[in-house]
Amino acid sequence: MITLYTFGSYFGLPDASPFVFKGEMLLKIARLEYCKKRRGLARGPKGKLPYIDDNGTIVADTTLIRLYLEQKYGIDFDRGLSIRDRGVAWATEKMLEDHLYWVLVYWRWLDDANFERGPANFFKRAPAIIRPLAKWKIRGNVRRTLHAHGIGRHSEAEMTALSDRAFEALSQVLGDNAYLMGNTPCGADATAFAFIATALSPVFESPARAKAHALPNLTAYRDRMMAEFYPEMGSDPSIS
Ligand SMILES: N[C@@H](CCC(=O)N[C@@H](CS)C(=O)NCC(=O)O)C(=O)O
Repeated sequence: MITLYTFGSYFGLPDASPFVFKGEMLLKIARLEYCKKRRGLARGPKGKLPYIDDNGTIVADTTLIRLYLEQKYGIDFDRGLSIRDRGVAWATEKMLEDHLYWVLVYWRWLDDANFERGPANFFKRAPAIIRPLAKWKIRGNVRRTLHAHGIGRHSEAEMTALSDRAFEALSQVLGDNAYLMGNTPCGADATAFAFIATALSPVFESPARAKAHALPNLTAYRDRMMAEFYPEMGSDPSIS
């Protein structure tokens, strides 16, 4: 049995992290049996979540998890796609993970109101005396990471121009398909669904959320995918 290490469900989403959400979607799309465990971050080999433990084989990072599942279980997540569509799917996924993601991190962690409604809740178990310092330190780390990535050097207006374009590109690739690349889910649906649903969480107000919300094929896709893969969350009024 595969164990997926997670943060847990927050903000009306299956997981606080879009990458953990993606990792779970890969397992669901592959129809593999799995269980979820929380509090594995400290033991994670790369200091991040998710990672999986497949009967003693530890694999960290969702893209490496995908490659592992493909190899170990003989799965082709992109079966049925043309060579060109495989390329488009992979490039779209990486635009979301390595570009758009950082704009979402900015709004979630560095906007004061969003931080208080969202990540501040992660610190509730910290002793009250050190809580402000812990929050300040982690937000400082996030700021430095965004600066090192490069996105954090942009103004909010510049970041918004970039995230608007990313959502438009995603909407253009999806078109009126049922799934990202056609009539069946492919590997990149795990990422597309996780990132669209994360961006649309009503807990976080931002120009990025407003843009995603203004693209009807993205919201309809989120709703369809939620109903299909997380029916237990489908009626959650906080997901709107
Ligand atoms: N490339 C990684 C990214 C994973 C990642 O960034 N996880 C974040 C949460 S969204 C994390 O665990 N952060 C904890 C930390 O940096 O301390 C993947 O695809 O799994």
